Amino acid sequence: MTLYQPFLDHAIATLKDCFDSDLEPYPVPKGFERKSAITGSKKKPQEVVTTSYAYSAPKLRQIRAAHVQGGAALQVLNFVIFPQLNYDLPFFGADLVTLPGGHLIALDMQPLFRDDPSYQEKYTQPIWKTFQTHQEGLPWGGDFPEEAKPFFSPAFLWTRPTETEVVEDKVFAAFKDYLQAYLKFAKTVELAPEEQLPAIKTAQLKYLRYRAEKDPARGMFQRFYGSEWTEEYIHGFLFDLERKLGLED
Ligand code: DBV
Repeated sequence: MTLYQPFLDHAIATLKDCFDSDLEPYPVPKGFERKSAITGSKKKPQEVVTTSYAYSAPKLRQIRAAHVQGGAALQVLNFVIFPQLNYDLPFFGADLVTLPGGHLIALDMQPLFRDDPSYQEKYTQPIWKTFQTHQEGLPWGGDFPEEAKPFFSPAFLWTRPTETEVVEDKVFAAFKDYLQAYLKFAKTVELAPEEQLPAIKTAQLKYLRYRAEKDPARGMFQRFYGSEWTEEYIHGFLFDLERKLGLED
C-alpha cells in the first residue's frame, strides 16, 4: 500500500457515502486513466504510474484525483473539487507530495473571494477551530510562492513533515476533517444569486488558469511522459474548465 492510497480510498468511500447514487462518473479522457513510464537508471529502473479518477455530484462539477506512484521517494496525490459555477463554494484542494527531499503538504478550501469578509465568515470561520487543531501538529511549511497567496484561505495547511508517520497520521486526520467539512458546505449551500454569477465565473477561471499555467508537476510529467501527453493531461483533464466552456482550442 503506497503512502497516499488510503487518502484516495477514504475520499472515494466518503463521496459514495455522502452522495450515494448522485455520485456519477466524470469522464477521464482516453489514454489518461493510467499512464506508465520507466525512469531511474539501467541498474535500478523505477516504474512511475499515474492513475486518474473523476466524479461529479450535485453542485460539484468535477471531483478529480491524480495519483502518481513511483516508489518510496516519489508519491503524489493531487485531489481537487471544482464546484459548479452557480454556487459560491470554494475549491477543495489537496496537494500531497513526497519527493526524495521529503514531504510537501498543501490542504485548503481555496476561496473564490479571498479578501471578502462575508466569504471568510461563510467558509473559513466554520473550519477555523479544525485548522488550529491540526496546525499545532503541522507547522507552517515556510517559503511559499507569493503569487499563489490569493488562491489560499486563512485556513490553509501548508507543511513539510520530515517523518512519514506524520503524513500517515496527522496529515491523514486533517485531510479527513477538511473533506468532511467541505462536503457539509456542498450539501447546505444555496444557489448563488443571479447577480453573483459573473464574479463566480471570473474567479473560477482565474484560479484555473493560474493552476494550469503554474502546475508544479509539469516538469515531472514532461520528464516521464513527454510534453504532448503532459499538456493534454493538464488542459484536458486536471484543469479542464476552459475546454468545457469552449473558451479554448
Ligand atoms: N501539483 C498540482 C498537480 C500535481 C502537483 C495537478 C498531479 O497542482 C504535484 C500533480 N506539487 C506537485 C509536485 C510538486 C508540487 C509542489 C510534483 C513538487 C514540485 C517540485 O518540487 O519539483 C501547492 N505544490 C507544490 C508547491 C506548492 C504547491 C506551493 C511547491 C512548489 C513551488 O514552490 O512552486 N497547490 C500548489 C499550488 C497551488 C495549489 C501552487 C496554487 C493554487 O493548489
